[in-house]
Amino acid sequence: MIGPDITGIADTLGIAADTATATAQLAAETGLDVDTAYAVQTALVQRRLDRGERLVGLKMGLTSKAKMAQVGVDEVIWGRLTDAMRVPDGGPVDVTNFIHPRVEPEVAFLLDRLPEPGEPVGDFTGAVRAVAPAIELIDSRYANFTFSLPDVIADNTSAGAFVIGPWSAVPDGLDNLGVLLEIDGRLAQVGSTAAILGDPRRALDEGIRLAGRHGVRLREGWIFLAGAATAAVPLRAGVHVRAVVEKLGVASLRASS
Ligand code: OOG
Ligand code: MG
Repeated sequence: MIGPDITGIADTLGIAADTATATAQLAAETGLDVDTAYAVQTALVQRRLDRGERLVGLKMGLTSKAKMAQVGVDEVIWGRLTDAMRVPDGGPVDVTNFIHPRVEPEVAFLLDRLPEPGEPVGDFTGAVRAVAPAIELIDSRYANFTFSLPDVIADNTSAGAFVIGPWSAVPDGLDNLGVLLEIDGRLAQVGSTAAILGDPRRALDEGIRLAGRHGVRLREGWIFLAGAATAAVPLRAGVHVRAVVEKLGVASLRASS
């Protein structure tokens, strides 16, 4: 039997992203399983690299119960970040480049020398150079922001854009820091870094392990998004978004059109 058309599916998802036009879900129809879905993700991100973008890191998805419940998928997933997805802190994001963008508060790590896959990162010493508050803009390429596990993996885990706030040294204890998401100064979501697998450091262990299964090694200098601590909120043109993480500070963006 001929397997799923990996390049064809990646092209469909790539065109959906490039034209900001939703597509139907693809996994059930094309028989995508999780491993094949990661192969589609690789091909989808390769389209970006082919046009000159650079891989700058990894993002985790569905590392909190709030996120799992919001999208109805309960497995931890990972995706790739490129330089073109990065928006300067406070900077503008053109919402017309996206289908149905949402924003979520994140914790970002700046990676140092990483342990081998399978070796725990332990207390982080040596593995993480700095920590920052961050905002991820997610934008599923599927209609109604609805997908199965292989669908969302193939779609690079809905990665759209991201903002990194100021970096700081790793504080003592990252496992119970308050997290707020504000839209135009109004509280939209509230949570704690404890929601991220109990401690965002576990997200790094999981990232090393899960990406390692697909032959991807995290690199020194890469950015790592640990996954949102709260549900995501729709992003509308004209608003100002702030993600506040206790001890780490603020990351922000402006939504233009
Ligand atoms: C999938 C991506 C999830 C996170 O932080 O949990 C994610 C989605 O919600 O569309 O980025
Ligand atoms: Mg996220």
